[in-house]
Amino acid sequence: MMVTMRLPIRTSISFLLVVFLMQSQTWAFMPFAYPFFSSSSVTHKEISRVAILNTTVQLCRSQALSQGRDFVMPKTLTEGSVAAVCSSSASAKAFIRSIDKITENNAAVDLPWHYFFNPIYHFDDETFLRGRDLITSGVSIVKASVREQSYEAARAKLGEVLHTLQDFYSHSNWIELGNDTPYPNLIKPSSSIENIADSETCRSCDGSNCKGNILETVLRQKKLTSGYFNTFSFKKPKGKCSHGGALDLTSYTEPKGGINKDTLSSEHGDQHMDAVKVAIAATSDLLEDIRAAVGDSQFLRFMGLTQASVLCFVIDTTGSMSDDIAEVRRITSSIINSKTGSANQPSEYILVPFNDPDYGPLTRTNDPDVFKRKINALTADGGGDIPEMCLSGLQLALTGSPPQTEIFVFTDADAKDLSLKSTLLALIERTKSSVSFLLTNALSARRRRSSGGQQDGQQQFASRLTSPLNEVYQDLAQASGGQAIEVTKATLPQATSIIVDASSSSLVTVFQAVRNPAKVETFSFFVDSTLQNLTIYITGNSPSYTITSPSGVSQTSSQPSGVLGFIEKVGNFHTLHPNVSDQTGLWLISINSMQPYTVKVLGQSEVDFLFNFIELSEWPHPNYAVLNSRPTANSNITLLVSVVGWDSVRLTDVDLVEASSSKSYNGTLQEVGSGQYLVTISSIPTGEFVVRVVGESSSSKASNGFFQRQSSTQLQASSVMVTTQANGTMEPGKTFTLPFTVATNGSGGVFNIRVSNDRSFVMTDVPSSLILAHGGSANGTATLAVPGSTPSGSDVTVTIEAEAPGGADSNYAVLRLSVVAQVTDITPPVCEIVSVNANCSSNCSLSSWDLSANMTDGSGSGIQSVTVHQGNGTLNTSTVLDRGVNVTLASYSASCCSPQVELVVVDAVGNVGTCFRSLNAAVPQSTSATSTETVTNATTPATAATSGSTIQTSTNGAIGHLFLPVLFWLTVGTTSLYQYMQL
Ligand SMILES: *[C@@H]1O[C@H](CO)[C@@H](O)[C@H](O)[C@H]1NC(C)=O
Ligand SMILES: *[C@@H]1O[C@H](CO)[C@@H](O)[C@H](O)[C@H]1NC(C)=O
Ligand SMILES: [Ca+2]
Ligand SMILES: [Ca+2]
Ligand SMILES: [Ca+2]
Repeated sequence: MMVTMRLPIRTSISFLLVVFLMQSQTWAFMPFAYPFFSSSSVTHKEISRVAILNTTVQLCRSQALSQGRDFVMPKTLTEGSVAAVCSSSASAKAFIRSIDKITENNAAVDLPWHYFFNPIYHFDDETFLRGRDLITSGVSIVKASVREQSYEAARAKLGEVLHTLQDFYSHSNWIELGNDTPYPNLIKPSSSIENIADSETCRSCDGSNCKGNILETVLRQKKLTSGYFNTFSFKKPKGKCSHGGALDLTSYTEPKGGINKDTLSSEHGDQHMDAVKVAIAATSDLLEDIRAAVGDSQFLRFMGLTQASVLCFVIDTTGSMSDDIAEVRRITSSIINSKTGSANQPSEYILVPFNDPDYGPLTRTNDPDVFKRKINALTADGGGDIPEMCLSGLQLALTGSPPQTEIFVFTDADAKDLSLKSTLLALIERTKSSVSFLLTNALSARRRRSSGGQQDGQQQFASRLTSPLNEVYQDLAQASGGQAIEVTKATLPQATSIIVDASSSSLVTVFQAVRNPAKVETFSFFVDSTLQNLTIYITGNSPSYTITSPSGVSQTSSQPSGVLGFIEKVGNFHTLHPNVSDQTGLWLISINSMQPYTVKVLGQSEVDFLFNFIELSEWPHPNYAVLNSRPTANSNITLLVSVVGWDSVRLTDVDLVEASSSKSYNGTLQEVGSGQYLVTISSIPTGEFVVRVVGESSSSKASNGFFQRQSSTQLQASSVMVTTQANGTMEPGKTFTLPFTVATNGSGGVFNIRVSNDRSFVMTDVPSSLILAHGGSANGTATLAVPGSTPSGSDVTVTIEAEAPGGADSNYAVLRLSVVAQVTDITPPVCEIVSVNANCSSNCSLSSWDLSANMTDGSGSGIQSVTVHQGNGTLNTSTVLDRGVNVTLASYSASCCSPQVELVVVDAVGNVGTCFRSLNAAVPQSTSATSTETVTNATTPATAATSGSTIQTSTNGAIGHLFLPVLFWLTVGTTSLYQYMQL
């Protein structure tokens, strides 16, 4: 009784202490010496990141070697250095974004409103079978999603799976059993998990000294066990080990203590680094399995590499559009022809046609010739009345292209599907893609307007950037940081240079402003020395302006050709590519216009930033969740900012800048490691705003080390909150119910609800409104019917919107959900080597060898691909039917200079089998359930692919903090990993 009274108090005191420290620190300066956190433990995030960087660099290395290219392993593995050696420097931003997406979903597993309390997600409570099933079913979702190019959904699922996989090494006794390599069965659905401890496993220990608390019989018999964990109850099965730590009440019950290796100061903290090491290897093995299943090029795209610039066209294909389509054809051909093979070549092309009533489908390809054929196949006809389904097409483009894509919409008509506008604004805010419109209806719109007999037609028109019929386009362009360009069919070709600019790689926004209503104003922006190809866009009806360079030379809008270059004007759109040699320094643009205008300054640079609004969770452990909605008004806003190119720069300021003025709201920064910063802003704008960062070069050598960047998307906060969490995965042919909650921290009333999805799935049970009390909340659901024909691995984006009474304030939640068919084939294909003929002479280049193998997937889903992973010979396959089973006959032949081969056989659902053969007495590397033989004329051992690299986790000596202290890998410092990697 005494004891049980005392313990909860101790627990809650240390809990309060955590909260107190977190609050008093407000995430600034996490000290190296928390009394109960050690300063150099490694987090889930770092484990994932190290494995991703290493797996990716190894892939690029083997690609380079097999193509006969030189490969120099970077001294330090960072997103930037790995992207560079993968010949994809300009993809560093997308690579960071992908890793962030994976690691934020990994961290989210520990959120109290997600899976913190579910033991299966952490291999607590000896839940080995269900934990393993979570991993293998999750991996099959990842594979299916990658195959369908649903990369964002795949990244989210991968993060979740990795959390569970990594926890195994900290929470079970795998390390204590003496293992220093991963447990392969955790990622193999077809193998069993044996020898799970069936009786008592631990003896009591004193929290600070728990070494040796696992019973000798367990260790001797190699029984697998894991710690029990419960934050609310002292109960656990008799004699079982606990997880341990202050939050685990079971660790106060006999046998006391715990076995986790989450941090250096955990009960088994002396084995923390061993667990980290094996968790990194296990993460790498899982990534290799996915790589084998989806192939190298898909794997690289999944990681965000080769995703430097994506060009997306949304094209009106109705009858009146043949001129415009011809221009799209011309400009795509010209971009493709001029850029193919250059670093500025778009890495991916996306096309969405729309008509009326039809729109879509979206097609995406990384093959410029396929894209040209797609564009050439477009014809203009149909459409009926003048308005067309433009917004529906744009919705597909926003949900189907990677984040931050430059989207171009071509149309000569107004939108029929105007009700989608608010959904599109939500998607723009979430994807941060920019949407520009090339509108060729300017004259016809004016004619229609005046012939409509409206007295005030011209006057209204004068107060807009564009014609009134194009208002929705202007609003969407403005919100996204794009342009609404009004031209005639004849002048359209002069405006398409914007597409050439946008298809450049490493495009960054230096500065952007919109003044609607117009205002006389002088803007200044700083151009840093990393910026190239500075481009200034000004949109408006006859604005008058003066542009002044840092050296003081000026050019006005009335001088088309001047000291700074040639100002191209077409319709309402003005472009200047300053051709002065010294562009570094402060530029000024003074605008004197009676009419609304926009200014945008772009350049190419490898220094940029990414950000997300996040919600911090202090309990049960410091953690965060990325918001899929607008942040909450009248409260602190927290951003997680990642710097692209962080090896060379650091941030000094992050501000929110009001979109309608230049008023800025300053944030407080805390560096959290590997180029990430946590930014807290206590006072925020009431209307739209953008995010601006300012930083400096971290190397003292650089002169003029400042830089500034700005988000092009306009954002806003809201007093309405929409939250939703999907339970499980959608299946083709089934219905799926999505619960959601709408809440307000303002006044109550009737809130209008809108739910939409980008795949036209039929939705039922959706309330059209919910009634909320002041400061209250209400629940709703949406039930989606998933057609049976939906491909497994595709995704659907659901947008749930709630509008406060009066319509002035609204919020949304945007959710991307995977549609995955139940997988019944869990067995990898079998590969059997049937013969090897090698007669290699001493001069290997004069002789060759060959091998034949039989492969079958039995009664499974069937072999989908056979590829060569090591070796550069040629492979031929054919299929025969043998006793009712398909057998693939593979024959491989190679030069004797390429003495080993690994064949990778993948079935239709992504199970991977391999067979390996080396003419040398090699160490077989097969990890799959297949035949592996090593034979014959033994000479040299195969050289393992070793990397002499270290993984860099922080910059400029001032070691920051590993982010984030997520459950059971609580952390503070970065030195340990760095040192560990150097061991
Ligand atoms: C700048 O633009 C020119 C012309 O479009 C191009 O050749 C050059 O590669 C660009 N610079 C960079 C850094 O991409
Ligand atoms: C990186 O991968 C190589 C080859 O798979 C491996 O030998 C090495 O240990 C890995 N390094 C780390 C830090 O995981
Ligand atoms: Ca039309
Ligand atoms: Ca129409
Ligand atoms: Ca199979």
